[in-house]
Amino acid sequence: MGTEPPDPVGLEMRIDVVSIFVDYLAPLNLSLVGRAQRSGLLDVQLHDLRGHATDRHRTVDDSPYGGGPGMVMRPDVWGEALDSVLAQASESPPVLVVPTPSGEPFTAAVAEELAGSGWLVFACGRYEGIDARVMTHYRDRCEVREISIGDVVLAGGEAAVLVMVEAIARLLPGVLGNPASAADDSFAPGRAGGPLEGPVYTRPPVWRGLSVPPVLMSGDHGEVSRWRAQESADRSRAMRPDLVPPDVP
Ligand code: 6GU
Repeated sequence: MGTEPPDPVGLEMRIDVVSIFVDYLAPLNLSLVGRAQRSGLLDVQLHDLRGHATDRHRTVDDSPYGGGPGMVMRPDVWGEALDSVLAQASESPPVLVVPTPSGEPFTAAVAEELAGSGWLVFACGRYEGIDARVMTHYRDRCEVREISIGDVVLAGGEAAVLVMVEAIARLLPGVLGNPASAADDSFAPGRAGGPLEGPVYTRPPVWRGLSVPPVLMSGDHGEVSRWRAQESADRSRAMRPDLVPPDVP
C-alpha cells in the first residue's frame, strides 16, 4: 500500500557537481529535482574537490600570480577532479558549466540549451575563482560554458548550481507533472501578452476584505484571456521595461 516502486522511466540527464562544500547541494534531493532523481529521470552525483588535493592539508587554493587580494583555485587539483569525472565517459562528452559572476547571463534560452545535453558537469569555484587554464584546457575536450545567474556576487558557485539545476530539470521530459504549467510561465518561449506572469488568485473569494477580480469568476474564457494578457503587459512595463518593445505608432 503506497510502497510500490515508481514506474520505470528512462534516464534523461546525468549531472555531476564538483565542490568543496558538497553539503551545500543537499537540497538537490528535495522537491522537484529530488523527485526527478528518485523516479530515474535524473542522476545527480556530487564530488568533493578536496578528495583530489595531494598535500597533507588538502589545499585547493593559492595566492594569485600578479598579486592582489584573495585566493585562486589550483588548476592541478581541478584537473584531477574533472579528469576523474570525465573518465566516467558516456558516448558523448559532457557540457562543463562553470558558475561565475563573469560568465554569460543564465536565461531561459540557456536553460533550454543545457536541458538538451544528456550530461552536465558543474565546477563550483570559491574564492576569487578557478585558474583560467582549467577552462582553456577543457575547451579542447568538451563544451565549456561560464555562466552567471545575475549581476550580483555570490561567495561561490554552489547556490548558482541549485538555481541552474532546478531551472534545467523542470524542462526535462516527464519531470513536471503537468507540462502545461511550464507553457505560460514568465520567459516561456512564445508567450502572449507580455514576458511576465500576472497575478493569480484562489479561494476564498473574499479575504480580509479583498475580492478576487470578478472577471476570473465570470466563466467567460475569452474575457479571462484578454484580462490576463493586459495584466501581463502592465506588469512587464512596470517591473521590466527593458523587456518590453517600445510602442510603434
Ligand atoms: Cl554563477 N557564481 C558566483 N560565485 N557568483 C555569482 C554567480 C555565479 N552569478 C552571479 N553571481
